Amino acid sequence: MRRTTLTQFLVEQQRSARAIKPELRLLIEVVGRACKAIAVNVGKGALANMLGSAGTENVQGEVQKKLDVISNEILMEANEWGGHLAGMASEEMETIHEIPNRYPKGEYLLLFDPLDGSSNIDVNVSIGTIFSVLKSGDELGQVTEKSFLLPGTSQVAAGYAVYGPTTLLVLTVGTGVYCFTLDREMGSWVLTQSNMKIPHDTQEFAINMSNMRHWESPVRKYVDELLLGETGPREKNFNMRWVASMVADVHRILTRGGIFMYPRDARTPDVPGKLRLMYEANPMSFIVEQAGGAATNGHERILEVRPHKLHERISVILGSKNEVERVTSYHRAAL
Ligand code: P6P
Repeated sequence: MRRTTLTQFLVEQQRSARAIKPELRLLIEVVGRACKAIAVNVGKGALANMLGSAGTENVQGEVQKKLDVISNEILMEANEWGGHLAGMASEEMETIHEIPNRYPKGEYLLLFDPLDGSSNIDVNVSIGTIFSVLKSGDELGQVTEKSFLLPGTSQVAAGYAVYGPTTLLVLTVGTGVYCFTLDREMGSWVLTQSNMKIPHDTQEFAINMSNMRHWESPVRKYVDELLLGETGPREKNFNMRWVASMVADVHRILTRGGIFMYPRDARTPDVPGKLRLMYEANPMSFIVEQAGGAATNGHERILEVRPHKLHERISVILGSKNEVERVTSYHRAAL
């Protein structure tokens, strides 16, 4: 059976669904090619001295792994010459990256976490790339950091790659969620799942339980009920998973349902969570909502949060709609 490739899918989204413009199609193809190059480097691991620390820190004050730096460079080099971008922003870079004057500029803004789940690199657990695409409202080429501070509802595309047993690219351009598997022999992304949907109910939750004593009461109440299983108010048993790679946890939820939580906690009372809004929470929330799930920060839709800083953090509760709504209702009741 002839499979649909990413290129063919994007041409059809441009031609029949009128969902994307040619420049956005080019952008997504370029990001797809960059993720293939990242997958090659991730796959080499120790064979090419790719593991371990780069000996530097990123803007978050986190030690950068060699693959963090390499992945960031791959995405930057792949995207700066094509003429489709007005600028880029990355978890690994303090400020935005404007397109050099020697290249043409486009109307899109690309934001990314080049390699999410870095603590899993050296132990060979799935990691990934997360990206978000916004349309710049500014004159071509005049972008500033402020140009990027748009709510998640402004996204025109979002996606992630998972570097795991298979290499996957999951994408939305606002017409549902599609999954492509890398055919390593042909080097092409092949459509393997269309219109992915997250069940509204689930029996599986994902949270880092070691932080339990630091959680706010609504999260504590919710998780306590899950742990009581069929003996408690939920009257059913729950299973737990925590990969500590957001892409892997979110992909599991897209595939079979579940709820993912990284709530704010007492360790950093003045910081609203660990995950970053612009290039982790927003793209994942766009994808989850496109798949019929929900995503809040405990109080409001993540996609409606107005950003104030490029690297700002946010509490994340996303996945199966009925569970996310329950946790959110516990937060509202606690006000
Ligand atoms: P913890 C990876 O570092 C990450 O940003 C997400 O991918 C993941 O969900 C989370 O942090 C894991 O955090 O505190 O459990 O190591």
